[in-house]
Amino acid sequence: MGPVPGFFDLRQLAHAPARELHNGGWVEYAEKPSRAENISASLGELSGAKDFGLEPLLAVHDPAYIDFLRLAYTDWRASGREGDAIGYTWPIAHRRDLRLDRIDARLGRYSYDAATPIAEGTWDAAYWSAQTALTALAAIVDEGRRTSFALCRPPGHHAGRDYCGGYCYLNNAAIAARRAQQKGLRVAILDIDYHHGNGTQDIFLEDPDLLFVSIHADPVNDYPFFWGHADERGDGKGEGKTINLPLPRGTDMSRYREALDMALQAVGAHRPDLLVLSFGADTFEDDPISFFRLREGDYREIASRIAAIDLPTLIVMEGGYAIDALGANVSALLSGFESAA
Ligand code: OKP
Ligand code: ZN
Repeated sequence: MGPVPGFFDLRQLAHAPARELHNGGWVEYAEKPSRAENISASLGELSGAKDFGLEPLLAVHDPAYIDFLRLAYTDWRASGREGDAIGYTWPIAHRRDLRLDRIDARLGRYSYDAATPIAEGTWDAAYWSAQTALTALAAIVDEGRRTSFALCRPPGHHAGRDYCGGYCYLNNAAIAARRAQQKGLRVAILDIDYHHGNGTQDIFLEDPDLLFVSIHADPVNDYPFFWGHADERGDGKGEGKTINLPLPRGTDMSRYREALDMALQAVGAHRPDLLVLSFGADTFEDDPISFFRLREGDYREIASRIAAIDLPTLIVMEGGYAIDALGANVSALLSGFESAA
């Protein structure tokens, strides 16, 4: 097939929170700018992002949430706070949908965890991460490429219509998928990050035209806990168009392969015009926050199996925290697409 074109914008590096709350203590933020630098160094030539503006973001996200993201850091500092904006109270216990001005109330209203601080460069980086996904989509729908790679960072699959969480602010894969739908394409999203893509699932939960399939660590034990269980199958007209395939910690390629083949069968049966692949390399055996046992060479096989169902495929980067191995793992994945017939 030839090399997969890759896209990345240096403005995505502006997001650099200092720390996150992890198991009861402050730790260094795992979703570091150097993740993208390692991938970009290993891939070589990447193209920058075009600017598609706010409209495709607003086709997925609540305008009030977008305003919150743009202003949160400034408001935090204006309230006399130090460091990065982070919430401490969440209206999860069925509170009214109050639209309050206080920064702490807004952090609670528009986020669901303490792993997702808003730093000085967060809005800019998230904006350009989404534009990178849209630019990689354009390479397929406007320029006729078969496969393209969006080096998105910050990642997106935990972000919902009106919330951030899990290092995610704007849902890059959902934004690209919705834009493809608006261009008349039938879309499937396959999410193979270690963590369940709860934001993507929520966004398309009632959509009968988009199939969302996710292979991830069983949320009984792993983040995000409250989504991704096998009995979540879509709501209303979308029933049956969400498929969750949770796997136990310790899963290696032999078990992963079975789930992948099930997922790909469902993708094929949906008859999409476009596949959006939410790719996380945190299924890697040495990932510091995850517990599957995939190896570098497994990513090449995963890609070959995906390429065999023969769909135009937009690859969107999600997680992966074994930073020194990230570039090699992403290269292995792309090589599986490049060597496909
Ligand atoms: C983002 B992506 C908490 C550990 C989990 C958030 C994980 C977000 C993963 N003790 N923190 O899906 O790779
Ligand atoms: Zn992940």
